[in-house]
Formats: sequence, C-alpha cells, structure tokens
Amino acid sequence: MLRLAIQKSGRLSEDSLNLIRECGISFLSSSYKLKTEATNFPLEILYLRDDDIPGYVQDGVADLGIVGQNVLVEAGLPQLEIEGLGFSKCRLSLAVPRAAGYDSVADLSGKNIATSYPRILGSYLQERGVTANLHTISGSVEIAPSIGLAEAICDIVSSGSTLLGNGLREVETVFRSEAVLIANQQLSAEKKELLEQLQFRMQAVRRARR
Ligand code: PRT
Ligand code: ZN
Repeated sequence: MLRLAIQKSGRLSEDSLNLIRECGISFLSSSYKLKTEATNFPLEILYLRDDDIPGYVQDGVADLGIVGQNVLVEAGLPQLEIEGLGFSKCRLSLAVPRAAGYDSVADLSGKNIATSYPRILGSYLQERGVTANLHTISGSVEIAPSIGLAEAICDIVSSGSTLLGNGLREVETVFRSEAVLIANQQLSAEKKELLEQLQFRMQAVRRARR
C-alpha cells in the first residue's frame, strides 16, 4: 500500500484530487477526513498542510506527496522531486513600491526584504553578491512596505493583482514553481513498482490533457 500526502485544503487540493481521479483511482473523499483509502488501487491518501508534506515524505510517514516546488525547495529537500505535474504554476518574485527607483538587484544591498522564503531568496541574493536583511514573516508579506517593515518583498505571484493592489511592482523573478510529485528515497521494491504504475498513469493523463 502506497501512502500519498496531498494538501488538505488550499490551492493544490482540487487539482491533486482531480489528477488522482483521472488516473482511474476511486476513493471516497470528505472534507473532514484526515485520510482515505482508494477502492481500486493500493493507495492511501493523507490530507495535510502543504508545509508538512516534504518532511513527512522525507521521514517516510508518507511514501509520496504532491506539493509546490517552492515549498519543497524552501524545506531544503529538492532531492525528493520525481516529476513536475504541470499545475499550480506560479513564481517567487521580488517587488518594490511602485514609486521606488529600481535598476538592478544590486539596489537591494543593505535593504530590508520581507519574505516567507528566506532560504530560496538567500541563495538567490548570495549568488548575485547582494547582502540584504531578510525578515521572515509567514503571511501578508505584501503589506510589509506600506507599514514600514521593509523596502522590498519576495513572495509568490501568479496573476500579479495582489502586488498591484498593494502598490508594488514586480522587479525580479527569483524562482519558477509548479506542483511536483515527491517520493521517499528508501521505498521498498514493491512500493517502487506501485510508484511506477502510478507515474505511468499520471503521464498518460498529462498526454491526454495536451
Ligand atoms: O494551509 P496550507 O499551509 O496547506 O496552505 P497555504 O496557505 O500555505 O498554501 P496555498 O494553498 O495558498 O498555496 C499552495 C501552493 O499553491 C503554493 O505553495 C504555490 O506552490 C501554489 N500557488 C500558485 C500559489 C499561488 N499560485 C498564489 N497566487 N500560492 C500562493 N499564492 C498567493 C500569494 O502568496 C499571494 O498572496 O496568492 C497571492 C498572489 O496571487 P496573484 O494572483 O494576485 O498574483
Ligand atoms: Zn502552507
């Protein structure tokens, strides 16, 4: 039996469930349950906060997971990635107040930057020789400049309307992300075989969607 962790409720949930269903796997889902067993494939689905998924897969509490690459890389576990799934595409970007001058990333030297992604942003800045003060906050990053907490932010963007609504201008793309399938690195031979069957079906679903 394979255990797959997916996001309980959020932007990844519906597309994750749809992908599993389109693979021909049937299960009863109810919003208050924490796990469910498929009826026609040896698969158990665990519903978790997305931030907990990489660690649970790394520790073997779950064999597989579906999570945003942004969360996976920020957790420091990029090696768990098996394949991109093509949904929940977004980018992690740097943004500054619309009126602020900005020529290049060097302009951020010595500035305060609010983000929920200190690891990804830290390595991006380090590679470019920029030293800034990173303020890690877990939500509502976009309001940081207007309340005087930071001169810039680094957050997830998809349409860009949240930045616009907060008077911010996107200036650099730090990281591009999509939902990915992840797996524990010490799966048994039987579980590896089941994973291959599942991946085969997922790839067929993606080909059919194109
Ligand atoms: O409760 P839990 O911890 O499980 O969920 P969460 O609130 O941490 O995550 P959730 O459901 O918001 O997002 C899950 C994943 O979806 C993220 O990790 C990304 O991989 C992906 N994703 C895709 C996004 C977005 N698009 C997105 N637009 N995650 C967040 N946003 C937010 C962003 O933070 C910003 O506040 O939406 C706002 C920007 O959107 P636009 O369209 O205005 O640019
Ligand atoms: Zn989360």
